[in-house]
Amino acid sequence: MAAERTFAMLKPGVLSRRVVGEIISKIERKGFKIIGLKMMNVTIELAERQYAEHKGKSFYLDLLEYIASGPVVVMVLEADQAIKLFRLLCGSTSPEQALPGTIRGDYAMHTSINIIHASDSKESAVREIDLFFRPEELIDWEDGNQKWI
Ligand code: 3AN
Repeated sequence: MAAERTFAMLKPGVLSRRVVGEIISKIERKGFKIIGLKMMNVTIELAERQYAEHKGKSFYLDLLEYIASGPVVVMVLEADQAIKLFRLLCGSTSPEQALPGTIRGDYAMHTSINIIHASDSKESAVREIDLFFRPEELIDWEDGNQKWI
C-alpha cells in the first residue's frame, strides 16, 4: 500500500501544559513517520485559510482567535492509511466522545480546545500541508523499520 501523508497540529496551550513530548511519543509509538515538524505562531489570516470550511459557524471566530493565540507545533506524518489512522489516534472531535487512550480522550476536556488537529481527507491533507510547510521542510528519510509498521 502506498504511504499517505497527513497534517497534524498541536494547538495553542499544549506547550503551556508541557505535554508536547508526550503527545509526539504517542504518535511515534503508533508507528507514524514524522517527515515535517516545527513550532510556529499562526496568524489570523492563516487560521482563516485553515478553517475556511467552518466560516459562518457559531464557533468560527472563537476558533480563529484561539488558533492564533499562542504557538503551535505542526507536523506532517506519513504511514499507510495515515489520515484515517491518525484521526483514530486523535479520537472524536468532542472530548465527551473521545475514548480513553486516544489523544483527545486523554488530554482534552472541551471541544473548543480539543488539543490537536488532524486532516479529515486526502484533499484537506494536501491543502493543509501546502499551507503550513514549504516543500524543502519535508524530509523523506528511510529508517529500515518498515517490516514492523
Ligand atoms: P476535527 O478537528 O475533529 O476535524 P472539525 O473540523 O469539525 O473537527 O472542527 C474543527 C475545529 O473546530 C475543532 N477541532 C474544534 O476546535 C472546533 N469546533 C468544532 N466543533 C465545535 C463546536 N461545536 N464548538 C466549539 N468548537 C468546535
